[in-house]
Amino acid sequence: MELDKTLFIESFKKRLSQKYAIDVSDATNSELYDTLCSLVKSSYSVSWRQTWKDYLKENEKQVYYFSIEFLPGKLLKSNLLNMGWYQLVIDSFKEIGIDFEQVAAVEPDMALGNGGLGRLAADFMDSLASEGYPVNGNGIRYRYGLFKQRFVNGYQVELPDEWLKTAAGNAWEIRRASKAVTVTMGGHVELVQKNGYLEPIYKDATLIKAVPYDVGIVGYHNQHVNTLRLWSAEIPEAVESCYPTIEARRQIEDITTVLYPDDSNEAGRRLRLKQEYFFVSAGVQSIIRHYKKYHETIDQISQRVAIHINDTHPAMCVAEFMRILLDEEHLSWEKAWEQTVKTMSYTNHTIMAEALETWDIPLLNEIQPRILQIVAEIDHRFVAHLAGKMDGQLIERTRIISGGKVHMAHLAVIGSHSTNGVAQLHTDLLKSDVLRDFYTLYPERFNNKTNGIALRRWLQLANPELAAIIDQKLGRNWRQNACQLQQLQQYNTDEQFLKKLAVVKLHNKQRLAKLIEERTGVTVDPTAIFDVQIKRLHAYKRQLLNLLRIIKLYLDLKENPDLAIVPRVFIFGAKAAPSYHYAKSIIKCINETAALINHDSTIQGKIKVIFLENYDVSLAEQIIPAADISEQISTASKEASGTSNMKLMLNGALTVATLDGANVEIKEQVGADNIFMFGLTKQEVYRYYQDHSYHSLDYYHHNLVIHRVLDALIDGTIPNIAAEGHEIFDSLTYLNDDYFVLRDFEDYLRIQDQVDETYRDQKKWQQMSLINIAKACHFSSDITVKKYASEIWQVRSVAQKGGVNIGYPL
Ligand code: GL7
Repeated sequence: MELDKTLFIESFKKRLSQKYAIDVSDATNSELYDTLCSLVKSSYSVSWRQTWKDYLKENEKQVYYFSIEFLPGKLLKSNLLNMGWYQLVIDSFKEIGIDFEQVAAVEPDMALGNGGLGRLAADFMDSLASEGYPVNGNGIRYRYGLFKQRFVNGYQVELPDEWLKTAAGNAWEIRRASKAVTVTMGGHVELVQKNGYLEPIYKDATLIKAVPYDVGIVGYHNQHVNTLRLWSAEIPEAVESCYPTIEARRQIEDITTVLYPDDSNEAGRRLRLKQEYFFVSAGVQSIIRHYKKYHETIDQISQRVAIHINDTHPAMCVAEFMRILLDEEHLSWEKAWEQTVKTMSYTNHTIMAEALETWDIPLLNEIQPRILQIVAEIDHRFVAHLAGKMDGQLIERTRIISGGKVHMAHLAVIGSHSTNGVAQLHTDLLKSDVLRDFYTLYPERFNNKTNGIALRRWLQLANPELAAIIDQKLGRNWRQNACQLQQLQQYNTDEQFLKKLAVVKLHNKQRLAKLIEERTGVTVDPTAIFDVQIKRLHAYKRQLLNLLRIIKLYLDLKENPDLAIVPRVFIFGAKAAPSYHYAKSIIKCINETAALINHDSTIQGKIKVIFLENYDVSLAEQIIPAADISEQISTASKEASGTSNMKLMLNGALTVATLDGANVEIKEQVGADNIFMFGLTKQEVYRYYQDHSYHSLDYYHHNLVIHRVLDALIDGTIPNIAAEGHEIFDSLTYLNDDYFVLRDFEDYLRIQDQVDETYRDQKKWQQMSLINIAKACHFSSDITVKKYASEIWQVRSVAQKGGVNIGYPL
């Protein structure tokens, strides 16, 4: 039966009455939301079950994507879009007097990730289902997501994200108690001979019940639904009595309570290691249990199972897989190792030294002694295998255990058949620098997979007006097949279309201006350039470079209020890790600068500075369509890829960029004339590291502009930053400016003047914007995941694109 408005409305009212015994007119938005989700879920569940059955029937190879973070944001709209229900629901709700947007707003953001890495995992999940690949996610069901950010007197304050306690809770999950597994941690282990095998005997170990919560990941118009499995730690019923005190129980439940809020630089904490082993062990156990249900022997498991290690956090997959093949399945070491390496693949997401995880040996021994034994044996065999064949120092540098620590990236590379970086420049750096020795050992294992983004969420959902005018030109096929967006280029001289682009942008800016006014009380002019920098607050991302330019502009305007600049609204969104003092100081300085500038009428509103609180996926969806300028200004070599650069170009923003991460590939796609490049290259940065010839203090002393701007940080020009201003001043001068902010400052000013000049020629601007939209299709995550599937995992697509939309009788 075809789903139409009448049927939908009838089913919706019936479900509302069954669930809550009320009519539409009496229902709260939460009740309406819950009812809608329940309908959506019961409809896609038919396909979900079928997807599983098809996998089994065809004996498909399945991939499991292990990630300690998934950052999906809200799922309602994306599920509706992918099911082909979106417009139908909006129209039906209108007919019965419900405001769809208000209902959708009830959903809490599922913020089980910090930033780029977690969001990438969520975009991949969407693309993998939409391309019909048999790939399931495996992660942690944190009770508290990433903290909520508030500003109090300009300082960041963190509040807990109690997303599961909101009225809406998590409508999408299904608790599958019957699929729980037991994870063993702590205690001691002894190996005893039994029936010709070495059997581990655990003493004083803690048993933890791992309960999976499954979330359906609905593919776009293809009846295909994959699973994101998130694990929660509980106390096993059988040993309830062993945990008589609240404190003892809490120790178990704490494992999945909070997401660590540090992105990139993780402090080596015991609980974090427990989290890592917990979701690795639960996931690997459940994969092997499932596999064994349908296969007699396990010695060819790599033909039917692939495990992806997303950054080093799940690197213990290597050892856990070995543990089960050895201790439970009694394979020989050689056979187990061969299967493990064939099964595992690994993505590196950063070259920041502090983010390359290491764990102290005693700590790993305390968390899981058997895993340490296995890691030590892998290390021992690695060294023995290379001894005499390779330079001894290289062996020392690459071994897994050295200096009293376990090097997780080494475990991941040695234990996998594939290691990839996330943009060409990043992969090149892995080969030439960070993982160079491994590249010498295993050149064939290294490959690049440049990141991508889900065009469905970042264009169709976030910018429906833009999607609609694209439909008018290209028809709707581009929604299935991203590459078709390229055809937009041919309208480069179509003045009418260019004007339409400008109108859409203006509407999006008006909407954002309204939101800014509601949230901050500051009025901004939608015809000004909306200059956007949205990402985590990190020294290497150089929000500070942006801030210094803002201060310069302000000083210039104070001196000459008639200065002819194009009015700009500088928009920031950024959370800082709670323990990252320097980043928090930058937030304070931006906020105080904003307060000063926004309330100074002498500059006639020519510039405004807006720092929106609590940057998250939902806020990104509102900012990105309204951006004119995308700030991608990290120190060359430091940003592995970046993905907001892709989302912003897709929405027609022009990029101001250094030659870093995926910016390099964006430039290759759009051409040097359609992007604003500046700053040091990776080679120049590395040369400075080698010859130590950078002296930032000289820039302060010899460059009058820099002198004046830096002084403003410490001389009271910007109020209320006595401590923070000095801290930043010192970092840029006496502490020699780690990220070359002063070195790149002049070039940054130059390129920003060019931005102003270009903006004055609106036709040219719209043409550049159009090229950016058209070329963004190269960064569709649909394309990226196809490369993972064929080049790393060797799995095929099992769904037909463009199948009937999901619309079962309800
Ligand atoms: C990151 C990189 O910093 C970022 O450049 C990249 O786009 C992202 C996804 O590959 O991964 N690495 C990392 O540790 N975090 C990132 O966002 C937190």
